Amino acid sequence: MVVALFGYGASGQTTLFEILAQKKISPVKHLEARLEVSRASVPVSDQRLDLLAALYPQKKKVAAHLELEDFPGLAAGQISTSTYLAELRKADGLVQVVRGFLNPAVPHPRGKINPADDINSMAEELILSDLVMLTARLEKLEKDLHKFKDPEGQKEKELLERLKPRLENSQQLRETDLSPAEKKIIRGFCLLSLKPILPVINIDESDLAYLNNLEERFPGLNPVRPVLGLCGQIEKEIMELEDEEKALFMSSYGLIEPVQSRFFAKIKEVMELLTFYTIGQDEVRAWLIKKNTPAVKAAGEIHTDLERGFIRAEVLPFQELQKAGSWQKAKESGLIRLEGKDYQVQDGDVIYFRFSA
Ligand SMILES: Nc1nc2c(ncn2[C@@H]2O[C@H](COP(=O)(O)OP(=O)(O)OP(=O)(O)O)[C@@H](O)[C@H]2O)c(=O)[nH]1
Ligand SMILES: [Mg+2]
Repeated sequence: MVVALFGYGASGQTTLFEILAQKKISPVKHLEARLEVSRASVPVSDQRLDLLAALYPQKKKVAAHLELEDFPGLAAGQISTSTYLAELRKADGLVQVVRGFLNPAVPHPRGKINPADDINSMAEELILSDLVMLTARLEKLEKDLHKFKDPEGQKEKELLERLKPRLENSQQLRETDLSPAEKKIIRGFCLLSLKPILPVINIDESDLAYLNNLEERFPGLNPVRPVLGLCGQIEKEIMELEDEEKALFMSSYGLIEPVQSRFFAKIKEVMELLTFYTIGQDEVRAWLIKKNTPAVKAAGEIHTDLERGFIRAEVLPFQELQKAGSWQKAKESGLIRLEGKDYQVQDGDVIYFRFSA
């Protein structure tokens, strides 16, 4: 699962990337990183996995991972022509880092600090880049359909003709009802306004009181759209502290949770992901998958053999396993359910897949 951190320049993308990846980029590398997309495979912090691993101390704990990408900051109006556009299109989810801190020493490419405006104008840019792509595709389709009959092409054309006016009316395709078949037709275009997006507003230390209450500090934010607050400066300082100092430092700022856990919870929600767990011979492991995934496909995430030879899934919600104390005890109490191929995996399910090789 690839998540791209992008946004207008000097908003704190690299700062957030370093915090999530727990990786310091040296000032020299930082300059180079402005020209390239940095990548890191980041373990998803997960309290349930920690508790599960504690039940099986002899097994290795393996977290689910997200592939994070740190994109160089964009100038306003640049996205459609950006050299990074093709790369951005490949991401499964977008995180727009938005400038909320003042710091006059760091100029803002859009001239003023206005998160709501930055979010809306980036949305417009995503819409425009999709419109450019759809228009070009429609022109080509029309030409081809003149030359020869193609029922598939005809279907595609009708769909694109329906979507184009939406984009022209500044509607993000994410907010358009599309059937699974329609989604399949346009999947190859990797449309940006269709991708799940989470704006992260990087605020000043002096605005920490508004961390979970951003609308109050920045009027104009759409209250129904997801958004996450971050104080990059403070979080970076926390990252540089020794573990024992962290809690004290955080409480001195009234911070309860580190940004990582808030970020992962929110990105899961926005990307419609869920976590399931497996207890293997040697390891206790977390897996991130899309919501509404049938058990047989979840098995396939682990290994294609498990998907091919799928027989049944033994399922126990995490809470029940925790109550029972172990898988074995839960089994003895008859708590474990047997589910078939089409069972929709739920967030927190602990699963043992029965399969034939
Ligand atoms: N005051 C303040 N400064 C910050 C904060 N976050 C980042 N900065 C500063 O802003 C500058 C840009 O931060 P980066 O994380 O490199 O921003 P970026 O979005 O990756 O920037 P580019 O990739 O160069 O466009 C740095 O000098 C940071 O020290 C913050 O929360 N508060
Ligand atoms: Mg950067």
